[in-house]
Amino acid sequence: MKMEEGVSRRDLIKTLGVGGLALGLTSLGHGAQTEEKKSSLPKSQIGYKEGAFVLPPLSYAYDALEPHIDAQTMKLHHDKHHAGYVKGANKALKNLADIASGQGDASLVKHWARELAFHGSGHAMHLIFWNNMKPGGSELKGALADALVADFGSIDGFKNLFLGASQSVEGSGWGILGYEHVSGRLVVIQAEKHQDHTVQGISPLLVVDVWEHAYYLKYQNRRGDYIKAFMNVINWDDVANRYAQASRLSVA
Ligand code: MN3
Repeated sequence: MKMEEGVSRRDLIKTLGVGGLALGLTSLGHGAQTEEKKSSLPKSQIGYKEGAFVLPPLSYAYDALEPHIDAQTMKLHHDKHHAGYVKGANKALKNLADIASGQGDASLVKHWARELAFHGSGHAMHLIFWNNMKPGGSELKGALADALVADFGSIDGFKNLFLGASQSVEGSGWGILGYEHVSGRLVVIQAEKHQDHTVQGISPLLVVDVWEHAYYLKYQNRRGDYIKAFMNVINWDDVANRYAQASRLSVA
């Protein structure tokens, strides 16, 4: 992948070039910005500071997505679940660094690489997820809308595909609208857990968390109702920004 981003992202990719984790990095809206632009990003996009992953606060209140996503779910999801991935990713990073420097147990490299893929991908996906939502949502328009029509036939065609893919994730995982860098096309895929069955080289643009912790308090087993509610709070401006950024990167 062509890398014209800042040093922090290059280092991150170098450190984290493990399995499915690579999928989240081109769209975090983090390292590709100039210092000037970076300061205008919402705080919740800054997930790494001074050598460690950090959990940024949400850029809206826990209850701001009501009635579609309830406050208790948002608080638990962000403060407990997402925090757990940050902690796990940092632990894995440290153990891999210890192994690299000859201090750690080299026989555990596979274990820690898997831990990093799981927790690091969890962290990256949640950063995107929080920013993909906005109280009241926003209008889908412009180049992203045109690309959705070109690649899926119609906006409704995309929505049906995204809903179907997200609803049918086996067990826990994510529905993902992504930019596929080889073809330059938008694609809809699923991820199980945070990292399994993803396609390498894809930048996620719009992701919906379909782990039960994301909806069970309010929607119980009605995952489809939750995804339909999620559709009402999509921040399409954020998705369009990720699309514009991703479409400038090529894997060639
Ligand atoms: Mn989650």
